[in-house]
Parts: sequence; C-alpha cells; structure tokens
Amino acid sequence: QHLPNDQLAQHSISTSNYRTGMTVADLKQAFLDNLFYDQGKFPGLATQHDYYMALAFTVRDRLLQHWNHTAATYTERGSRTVAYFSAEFLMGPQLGKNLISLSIFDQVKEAITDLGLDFEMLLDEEPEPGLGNGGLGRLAACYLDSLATLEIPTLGYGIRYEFGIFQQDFQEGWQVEKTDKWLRLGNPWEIKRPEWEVEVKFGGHTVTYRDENSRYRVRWIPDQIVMGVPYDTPILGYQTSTANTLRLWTAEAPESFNFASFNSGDYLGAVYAKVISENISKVLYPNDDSSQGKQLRLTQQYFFVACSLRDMFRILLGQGIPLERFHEKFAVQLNDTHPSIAVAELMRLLVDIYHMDWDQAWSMTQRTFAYTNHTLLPEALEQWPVELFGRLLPRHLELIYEINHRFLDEVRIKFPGDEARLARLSLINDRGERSIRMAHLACLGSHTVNGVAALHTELLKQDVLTDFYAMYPHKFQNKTNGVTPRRFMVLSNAKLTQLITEKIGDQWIKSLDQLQQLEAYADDAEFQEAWREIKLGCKRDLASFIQQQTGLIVDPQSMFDVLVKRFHEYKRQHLKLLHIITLYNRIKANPDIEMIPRTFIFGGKAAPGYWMAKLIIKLINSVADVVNRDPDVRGRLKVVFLKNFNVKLAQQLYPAADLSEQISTAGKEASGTGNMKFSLNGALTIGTLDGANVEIRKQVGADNFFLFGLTTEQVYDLRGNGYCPRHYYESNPELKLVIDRIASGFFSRGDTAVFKPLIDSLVNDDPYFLLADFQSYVDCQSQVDLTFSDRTAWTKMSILNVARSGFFSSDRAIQEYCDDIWRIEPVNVDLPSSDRDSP
Ligand code: 7GP
Repeated sequence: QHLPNDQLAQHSISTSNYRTGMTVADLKQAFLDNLFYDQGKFPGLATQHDYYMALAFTVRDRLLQHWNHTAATYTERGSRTVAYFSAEFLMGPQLGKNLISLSIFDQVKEAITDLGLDFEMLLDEEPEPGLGNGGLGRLAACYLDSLATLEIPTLGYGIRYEFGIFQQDFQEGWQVEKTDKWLRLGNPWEIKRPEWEVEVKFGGHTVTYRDENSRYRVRWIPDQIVMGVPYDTPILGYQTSTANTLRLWTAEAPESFNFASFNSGDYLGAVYAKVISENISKVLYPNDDSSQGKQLRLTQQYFFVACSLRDMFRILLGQGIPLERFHEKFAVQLNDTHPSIAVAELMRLLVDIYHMDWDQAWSMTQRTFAYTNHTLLPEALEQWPVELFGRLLPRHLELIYEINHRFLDEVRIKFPGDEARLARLSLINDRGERSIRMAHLACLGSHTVNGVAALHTELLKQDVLTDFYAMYPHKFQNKTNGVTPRRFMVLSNAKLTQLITEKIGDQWIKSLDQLQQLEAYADDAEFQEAWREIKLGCKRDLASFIQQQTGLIVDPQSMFDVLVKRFHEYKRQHLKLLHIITLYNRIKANPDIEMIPRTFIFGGKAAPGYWMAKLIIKLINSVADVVNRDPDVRGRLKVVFLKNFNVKLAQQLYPAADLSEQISTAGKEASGTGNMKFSLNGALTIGTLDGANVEIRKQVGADNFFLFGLTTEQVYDLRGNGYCPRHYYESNPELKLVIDRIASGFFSRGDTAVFKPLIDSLVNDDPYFLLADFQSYVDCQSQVDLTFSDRTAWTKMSILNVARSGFFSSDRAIQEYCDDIWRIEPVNVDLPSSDRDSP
C-alpha cells in the first residue's frame, strides 16, 4: 500500500532546517546532533572514527532528498534503465566524493575546522571499500559516476563482499596478505533493504512435466537455497539532482529453509548450513586477469546475477510494464564474462517460469545484453568444467546445450562443411576436460560486443574472437575506456583544479574537452611557473607521506617516476627494475657520473597465488634496500615501494607524478586507465604502443609522449620466427651486467637461488619480450632525462598533456555506450524548488 503522490508531497521532508541545511551553522549543528544521536557519544569520549561517522551521516542526510526524488521520478516514468552487472566495483572512499558532488566541500571543511577538528584526518578515516582487483572494477566505478552525472537511470549490480581485496604488507621484502575487514566499524553509505530479498537455488536436478496445455516443461528441483539481501549505496551525479543506486547482494541462510527435516535434531549441522550459505559473499577472489575455475567463484557469479535479474523483474512488474518489454525497460551491460551466466538465467526465467516460447525468449535475451571484454590474455578467459557446472546449475547446463545446438546449426548454414570452425566456435570446449566457454556464451547472448581501446578491439576481431567476428561482424564495437575527472582531478588535485578553473572557468569538469583551452597558456611563463609550483607542492605532500610510511627521505626536486598497477609479468614491472639497475651500475662504474636524480615509486598487489609476480615484488624491495643504502649513489636514485596500493593511495600519487610508466608488452594490455589518470594530472608517459597508450599518444601528440619498444606486429613476428632472449643477453654488455648482478646474489646477500627462477625465465624464455625491448627502453629513458633537464620544455609538454586528455573522460565513454549500445536518453530529476536552493 502506498500513499498517493500528492499526500507524499505534503509529507516530504523540508530541507530548510538545520538537519539538512547547507549553511556552515546548520552543518555544525547537524554534525553534533549526529554525533550525539547516531554515535551515542559526546565529544570527550568520541574517537576519530565517531567523528567520521557523524560527518558521513551529516552528508548522507543531505543526499537522501536527491536519492528519493530520483527513485520516485524513475518509478513514475518507468524510465529505461541501464543495469551494469559487475562482479567488482572499486569505488574508493565516498565522503570526499559526495562533498564534491553536492558542492559543499568548502562549507563542510569550514564547519569541521571551526569545531576544532582536522578535516583531512576525518576524510582519511574512511576505510577503502576494496570490492575489486584493479582496472575492471575501477572502470565500473568511474562509469557509475558518469552515468549519474549524465543523468542516465542506472542500477549497478554486484556483490557485497564482506572482505574486499586483501591488504598488502611486506615481510623481509615479500608480500604478505591480510584480510580486509572494511565493514568492521560499519558502513554509513549503505542502506540494507531486507524487504527486497530474493531466493537463489543451487544444485539438485531437473524433471519434465506437462503443463495445463499438455506442453512439456522443465522444473528445477534444487538441493540448496540461499537468500540474497540487497544493500543500496547512493551514486550522486556531479552537480545534478540525480542519485542512482549501487545495489550489492549479501548471501544469508534462509530462516525458513526446513532445517528440521534435513538435519533432524542436528542443530550444529543446521548452523553449519547457515555458515555455508553465508560463505558465498564472504570474500573477493584476488585474481586480476586470470581465472581459476573454482566452484565458489561460479557460485558467486550465479548468486548475484540471479538476484539482480529477479530484482529487475520485481521493478518491471511493479511499474506495470508487461514482461515482453523487459529488454525495453532494461539495457544490461556484462562487465566481462563474470556475469555472463545471466544469459542462461534470463532464458530460464522466461521459458521455465514465465512459459514464453523459445524464439521470443531468445530474441529478448539477445536484445537485453551487451558484453564488454577486458582482456587479451588466454588464461583470463573463463571456462567452467561441464561436470562442476552441471552439479551446481543443472538446468542452466541443459539450456546452454540447447543454445549451443541451435547456434551450431546456424554456423553450419553459414559455413557448410567447416568442422574445425564448429569446434572453435562451440560453447563447449571438447579438448581435455570438457568445459563451457563463457566468452562464447556472452558473445552469442549479446547484441553488442566491445573492446576497451581501439587496438584491443582490433585484436579481438583478428585474434581472440575472430570466429565470432566472422559470424556476427555487426556486433563488434570499440569503446575506449575513460576515467572520471571528478575523483581524479577535482577531489584529488584541488590546486591544479583551481588553477585551471581560474583560466578557463569550470565547465571542463563536466565537459573535459574544454581543457583544450589550456593550449593557449602552454608557453606562458607565468602560467608555467604556477603549474610547476603546484606539481612541486603535490610532490612535497607525497614526499612527507613516503617518509611517514617508509622512513625514506626523498627529494621533491628529483623526477618522480611512477609505476603503479597490479603485478603481472605482462605489465613488466621487472623491465623498470632492469632500468634502475642499469643506472645503478653506471654509478658504481663511474661514481661521479652526472645523472638526473630520480625517485622511482612502485605500488601494486600480486595475486596471492601468482608466484612469479611475488618474486618480482621481492626483487624490487631487495634492489631498493641496496640502492637506498649505498653511499656511492649520493641520493641520485631512490627506490620506494608503497605498500597496499588502492584508490586512496592512487589519488595521492597521480598528482605528484612527473613520469608515468606504461610499459606492457605490445598486444597484452587491453586498455589501461591509470595511464589516463597520470596524463590528466600532467605526468608525461613513457610507454609502448599497447592498449590505450596508442590513443593517448595520438591525442597528446607524438612529440609529447616517450615511445619505445616493439609493436604488436613485431612481437607476433618475433614469436613466430623463434625468439631467442639469450642472444640479447649475450650481445648487450650493459644488459648482461644487470642480469649477472641479480644472479650473483648482489641484491640478496649472496643468495644465488632466490631470484634464479626469474633470471632463468628471462634468459631462456622471456614470454613478454623484456630483453628484446631493453635497449629501446633504456635509450628512451635517456631522452626523458634530457627533456626533464629543460624545465620549460617539460612544463609545456605537461600542460599539453592535460589540455589534450579530454577524450579520456568517462563521460565521453559513457555517452558512446548510451548512443551506440544502450540507446538510452537522460532523465532529468527535478527537486522540489525549496530543496534546490544552493547554500
Ligand atoms: C583490465 C585490463 O587489464 C586493463 O587493460 C583495462 O584497462 C581494464 O580491465 C578496464 O577495461 N582487466 C581486468 O582488470 C581484469 O580483471 C580480467 O580482466 C577479465
């Protein structure tokens, strides 16, 4: 039962009181109020965290009006809605971001400071919601920001992991992992919605029966039931009234599931069953760009997809929209294959539950989904063993066989007699253990398939998904990634934001292309000076953070050379290391050599089971130990590894970087998004022609980008013609010295065993072509040094990088998804006039 809308209006909350008012006085009063009533504390007893919570609730109170009005507007209009399905959302802290969106950052800062509290410290209190591994999860978060800012009705759907990505620490230079208890002290941004819980089934078997019209139907008899309970988080647009929702599912045991009959008298057994259910949303799988085929992972994937689709049917039917228009109401984006079981689940709902005929159900399904691929690495393409799949989801396996059967018939018509092609295209991989190729299911069940950078999309078409491209060329599109300037400039680089705004106004924050206007100031000496001052300020801030965390003293005048991202051999953190050791060797050979002082900054986590990546981390820490202590170095080189790289730390690093390292093997990195954040903050890039580097170079101009290394084609050729890394090792004395120094135990106190596997891999195999790219990289770094010593030239290049990075806004990317894939229009949300008053 609902209150009629006109009554609702009468009862709606007025914001003209201190509880939600925007003046400094109101904010202070509301903050003290929340401290007292929500935290149950008076100032004498309150902890920093109590203050943070009181402040978070103060801000939340101020966004609820937006959130409620947005929901009411969408409901009333039955608006077409994007459902972004993602196993990961790497949101970053919410407080500062929400203050920016609501345009109350300065007032709140003043209110808090007036109360004698340290505002920055309160911002820093918020634990990182680390519900993602890296690029894929962070992209989802940037996209939610842009969707809200562009006023596109959106639901983000995912999993509320109790433990997010592990916390990284070092012991004797080795990575050790600690559980991430981000929810321990409560999460003020989420609201639990138990009234919208859904049942999810697992296991069991299927039976056929005849319905009232004597048609054959299938019924799934599961042997386990789990409840999915949604938690909602508001996603505010920047300076709009739109507040969309991120809806994350937690698994709970069903109270009513007949414990007694299953475990008569077995109370402990019943409690154990509860634990099993709740395990589903316990922990994020910490793998980036690799798949392990573990049952719990498939369980997680089906769990959140089943919950989300059920939720969408509730919304659809609740708005009185007929079932047949599901695909008109919702555009579902599959963020990689993790949610691709949705294709089978939607078919199951339409065919088994709603008794729709197959062809109509399949047509609706294909019109609902679109699929984004995020990787070129074969080991990251998900495949589920048929045996495991059938045990967990017996009905879905039958449906996938049926989908495949019909699909292969279609292939036979288009390519008669091509048996090899059938085997390559089949949803079922028959080689070795039979398995289901989830990328194939996603391609088939979607109307559009996209890559995340121009090069990546081309490689999908020519290589990874080439048979699908031959079948359905019209499905393939490119959507080059983007990043949100609200978090990665306005929030994290306030000084640069201010300088830019003084020159060109503030429209660039919503229309990033406008940064182009900065080109007019690229040669302006005064502007250049201000630009340098700001960079230096950011570097000073980072230097003091480094000292606080590591005890190392670094010189803010030195070049800050930054490499931060997940650890993977293809990303080649160890190539950076070969460069550092090269410079170090030059100093050792010639202690008085002139050298541009550099501070090398590393950050990033390795998957706990990725042994080689962990060895590379150990080597970085070992080299750092030697280089930083060696008096011969005289401060010319410093190597810093900042532990536990996450969104929070990233926001401190991008503004302080001079040089951005994007050095993956060509043809391996799908896009990269860190590369865009660096460039947007005025760092210059040294990089290969890989992923979005290609487009960054095109945008900023070849003169403003340091290019090195093999092209994708050259890598393919070299591999095809028998690549011999040992040849490079033996013929390049400087390279040989670097490798020999590592092998000799120089960086490991004489231990020659520890880094041997890494050395062996490089010299004998080198699957990522480090040795082939070494000389080109080192030469290019000399160019970097030369340019850095010319302050004017460097600053101009830095300004031009920023001025020309407008293309990499996630607003541009999302606009393209809206126009070319989702075919969706914005919906304006009108706040009641009394609430629109700005402070
Ligand atoms: C990443 C890609 O490695 C990166 O190049 C890209 O920028 C990012 O997605 C966003 O598109 N992939 C992942 O994070 C990942 O887990 C496995 O991929 C499917």
